[in-house]
Amino acid sequence: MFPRSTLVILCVYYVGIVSCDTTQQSVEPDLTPSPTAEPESSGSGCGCQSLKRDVPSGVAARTAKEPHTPRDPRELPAGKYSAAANRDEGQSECRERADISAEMVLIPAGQFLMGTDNPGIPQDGEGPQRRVHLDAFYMDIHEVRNLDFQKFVNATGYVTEAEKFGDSFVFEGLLSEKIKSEISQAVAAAPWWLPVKGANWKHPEGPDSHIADRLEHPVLHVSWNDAMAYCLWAGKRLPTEAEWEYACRGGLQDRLFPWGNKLNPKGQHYANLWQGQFPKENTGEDGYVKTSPVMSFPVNGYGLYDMVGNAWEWTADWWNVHHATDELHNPTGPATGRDRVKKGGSYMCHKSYCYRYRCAARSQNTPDSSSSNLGFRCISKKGL
Ligand SMILES: *[C@@H]1O[C@H](CO)[C@@H](O)[C@H](O)[C@H]1NC(C)=O
Ligand SMILES: [Ca+2]
Ligand SMILES: [Ca+2]
Repeated sequence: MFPRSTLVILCVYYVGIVSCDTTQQSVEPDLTPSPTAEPESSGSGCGCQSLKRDVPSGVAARTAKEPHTPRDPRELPAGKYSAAANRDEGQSECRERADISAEMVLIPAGQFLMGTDNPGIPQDGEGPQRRVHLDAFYMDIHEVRNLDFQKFVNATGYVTEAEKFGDSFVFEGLLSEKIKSEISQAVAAAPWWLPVKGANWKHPEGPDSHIADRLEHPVLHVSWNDAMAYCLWAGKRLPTEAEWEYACRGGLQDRLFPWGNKLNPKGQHYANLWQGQFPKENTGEDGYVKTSPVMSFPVNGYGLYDMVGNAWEWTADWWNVHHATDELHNPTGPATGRDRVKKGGSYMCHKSYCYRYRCAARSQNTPDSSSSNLGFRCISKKGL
């Protein structure tokens, strides 16, 4: 893992440099898929953590397992809006250009209780609860959108891993009959995940779908490596798991969700999740059976949207389920690992099988994995 990660960092650094050019360049870090193990049972849950790239002999070889109105963040008390969050004085116009869509909010320095002593899914390593201190940072108020990612790709010619592999995992419930009829493989631990040829960020359900009418939705089918490349280009970085969870909690102590302990306060939906019987029936009671435009649900106490639900979000940390109770300052997770941590759950999460739309909940994927419910957002220290 380590040498490959190093390669990725070098390559994305290169992306950052070429993004200053006015000409379009194709930047394709030479990433080869890592051979991985046999399908493994994912324990409880949606099986989303079991998606991974496998021996690259084509698609078959891999295994795995509008009713709301957006609010202007600048009107929110907690939304200490900072357009200057990433602006480095005297820096190239490259940085300026990346700023165009940078709506970030200050997450103040502080301490919080990370994890939980009442884990919803104990085998995910949600506990034990431990005290964590963090420096202040700025965070994107919403998940990176298709529009944002398109801007990045237009500027750099970046090619995602799903595009290079030629496929990505798509939830069966979203696929057309034509696409489904062309697929013979499924994920053993989670048969509703199908590897779809030609599925990538531009074509979320395969070749017969397009993002044209979804530019405000979170970008999907981006691997951890792709997310790293984007954040670096934007002059930002991925949040650590601690930073992400602290931000998710929005200043509340020891609560399940970014807004409190009740899933639907006053009968309202606070996140884009799944209502109905998974995986067969999604009633879309919250207004959406797939992703929603970012900022379609209420903000949390820090002015952040969709921290739980809509798209899962990559974090910078390696995955590990064992945590000490020691008090920590700006923890960055394990030094090495196989998978990266993702947080927040998605529009596919329901309590019956994927109770992971809680701030303490967590899951994992290999850094080259991508799927139709996984995206990211970035943070920055700049402007402080
Ligand atoms: C990216 O380039 C395409 C093709 O020129 C253009 O239609 C699109 O608006 C651009 N997207 C952004 C976000 O600039
Ligand atoms: Ca929904
Ligand atoms: Ca999310």
